[in-house]
Amino acid sequence: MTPPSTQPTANNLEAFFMPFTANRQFKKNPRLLAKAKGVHYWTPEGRKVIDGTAGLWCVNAGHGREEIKAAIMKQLDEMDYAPSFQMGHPKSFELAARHAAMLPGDLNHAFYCNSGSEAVDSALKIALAYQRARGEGTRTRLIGRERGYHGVGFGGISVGGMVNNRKWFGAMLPGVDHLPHTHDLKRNAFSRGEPQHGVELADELERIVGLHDASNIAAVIVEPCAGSTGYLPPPKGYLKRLREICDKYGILLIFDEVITGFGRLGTGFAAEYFGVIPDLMTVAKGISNATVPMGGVFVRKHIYDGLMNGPENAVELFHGYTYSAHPLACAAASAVLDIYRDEGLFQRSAELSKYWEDGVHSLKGAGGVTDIRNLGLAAGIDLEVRNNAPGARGYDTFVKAFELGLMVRAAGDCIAMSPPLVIEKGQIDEIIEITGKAIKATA
Ligand code: PXG
Repeated sequence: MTPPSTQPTANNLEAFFMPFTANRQFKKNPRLLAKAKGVHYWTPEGRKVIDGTAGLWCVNAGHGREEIKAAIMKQLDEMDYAPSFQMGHPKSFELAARHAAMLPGDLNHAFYCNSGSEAVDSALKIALAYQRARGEGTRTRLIGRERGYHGVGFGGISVGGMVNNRKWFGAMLPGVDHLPHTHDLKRNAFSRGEPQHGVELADELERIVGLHDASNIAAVIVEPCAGSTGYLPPPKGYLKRLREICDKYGILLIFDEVITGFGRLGTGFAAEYFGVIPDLMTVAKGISNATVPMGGVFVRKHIYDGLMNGPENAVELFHGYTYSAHPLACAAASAVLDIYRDEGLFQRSAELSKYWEDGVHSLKGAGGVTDIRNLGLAAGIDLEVRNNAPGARGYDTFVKAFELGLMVRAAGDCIAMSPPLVIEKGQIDEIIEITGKAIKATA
């Protein structure tokens, strides 16, 4: 059939099978967003909602940026699409060079894709291919972490540690182990910034090495700060310790910086914030300010060089996407870098983070709050689980906040917040005030 010219169904919300959504509940009582500018959304009825989550942790430079729009339109005028398999276009090389120049250490090559999920699966595949290329082909095991979120590809859910994202989908990848998560309420509740206790949890990697032998382990992947599970900054010294153990055993370290990359912690990347350089880094979200879907894997020199062997006419990595380094995404990502630089947004994020920390921790007494965590311009607030109904209070708080004019995320009974980096202090006050009201209303 040709596309119909009129709406084919009476209920025009029905056809869209919404992702990560209670479809039936939503369609009975929808929350629609129709317009966005700066740090605000507007509903179709014109109600203004402050964006406490930068979309889904991705609109770091704020909504409706004219510079990005102009760059995308210019690119669309010049060339809509070009393949990146055995062909190239200038914007992709320019963008990779710019990313390489701003990355810490010798993370100096960029592989592009279209989402965080693709970035994670790409990184896992690059790690396996690299181990094989250097003659360590027995290193096939991948290590993730409980409560980790690495997107929704089969690789990502296999190394990920969120049970609902895993339990429906069969056996997933074989040969995966998990480190324990780092959320320790007994010792670290209401920590400001990095929690004091838990560096020893990194030593669990030694236990896994003892079980399988290092010669069978390819890579470890962790989020520097776990995001989707309700924002868990790492214990002091934890990432350094992981790096040391990986070095000792020839295991690659992958940081999933889909959330922490591009300014969330007040630095370009969490790798800089923690002074720990991973072998591979995955990014998405803030890379293009979410205007055009884009993801990437940044790799260190030894990884790239290690794969550049064999005859020169041979493809070195049998992996890539039709839309890898899409011209519109590259144009957007380059314009975003200009904004980050010209407006000093990483610095701004660093400067606001103390104000943000004080704000979110002021919610301790709001009613049934069991923990508050923060680092950079993000925070997680745990709420008491309501009588045997996990997630109910989190959902109600999220809906209440939306009614009161604020968008937050509910991860079970945790409220997660991560405003655009262009947020003003007065707007932070507003976010805190509404969050407090929503928490009180559902206590
Ligand atoms: N890695 C990490 C660390 C992420 O946070 C992905 C990979 C996957 O990215 P894509 O682009 O494939 O979605 C993510 C995504 C939430 C939330 O509510 C978080 C994400 C996505 C949607 C919602 O916290 N993170």
